[in-house]
Amino acid sequence: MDRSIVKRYEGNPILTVDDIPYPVETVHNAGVAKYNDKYIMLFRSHLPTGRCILGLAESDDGFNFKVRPEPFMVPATEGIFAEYEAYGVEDPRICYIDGEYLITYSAYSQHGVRIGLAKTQDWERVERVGLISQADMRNVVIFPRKFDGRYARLDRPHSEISPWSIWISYSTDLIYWGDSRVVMNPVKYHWDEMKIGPGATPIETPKGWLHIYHGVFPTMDGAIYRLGVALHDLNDPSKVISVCDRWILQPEDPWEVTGYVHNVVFTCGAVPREDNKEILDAADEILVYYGAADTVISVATARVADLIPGELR
Ligand code: BMA
Repeated sequence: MDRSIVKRYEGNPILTVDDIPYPVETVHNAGVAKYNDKYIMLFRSHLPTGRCILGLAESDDGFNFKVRPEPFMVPATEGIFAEYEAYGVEDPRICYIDGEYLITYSAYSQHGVRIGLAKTQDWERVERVGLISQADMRNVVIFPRKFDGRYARLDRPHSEISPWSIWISYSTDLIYWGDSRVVMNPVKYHWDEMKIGPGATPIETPKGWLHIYHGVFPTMDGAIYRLGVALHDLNDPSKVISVCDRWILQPEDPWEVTGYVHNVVFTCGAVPREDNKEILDAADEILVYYGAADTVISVATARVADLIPGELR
């Protein structure tokens, strides 16, 4: 019996350094969105210096991507952004809301890691909007809908005291965020006991918001990054309705097990396969994009009905 909820594409990996027309060492963690019947993929690459930039690839079918000749975002050289992006830009997520694509990304510098917000309407011009967290924050996904007039995001502050957990914060203007609280914690001696973090931008289904996140388990051989899935209430995303007890994807393919960082599957983006549907049905499919071993990009498909977790673990 095939127990896998998530089915890997047989043509994986779908993007490697050989596809990139400029010198980079890796191609991985990518935000993905649909734009004019095309799939847009904004992916992270390590430069030979070890610092990161973001490249852009486009596809008609979600599996075969062509990379643009130039990177899409490199560390800013002016203004406030220059100081806080000096060590690189990483792990972008894309949220389409109010006719614009919002990009949240990790901005690294001597001051730590914080979250930058940029936006684009046409994937040609990109405008930086603000630095929307202090250090140490990563993995920000904005919900593609407002709740009582407020934007909502899942985020992951750093903590030395508690295991790193998923929080929610709200904003009326995308710049100032607050009303923050914890929504999900790692579970002790479970596949995600070390830390969890938001993954793909949440997807609306009739049962709730599907959120594919990552969880980390420490072993004698280093950390293992896997993917899990949680369901958030449609009208109150701070309420987690259910969480799948098991992981839905773990490193298994050779390029997931070995690479720049071993044993990593890490998602920043998942999109519905069907076009132009605001809310998905149970039978619809989702394409889950993930970085493998921080080195290449793979994709897998999953049915909405199979992803919806049955109970709160
Ligand atoms: C996390 C992030 C991810 C990365 C993962 C595995 O902390 O830095 O970008 O994929 O580690 O190295």
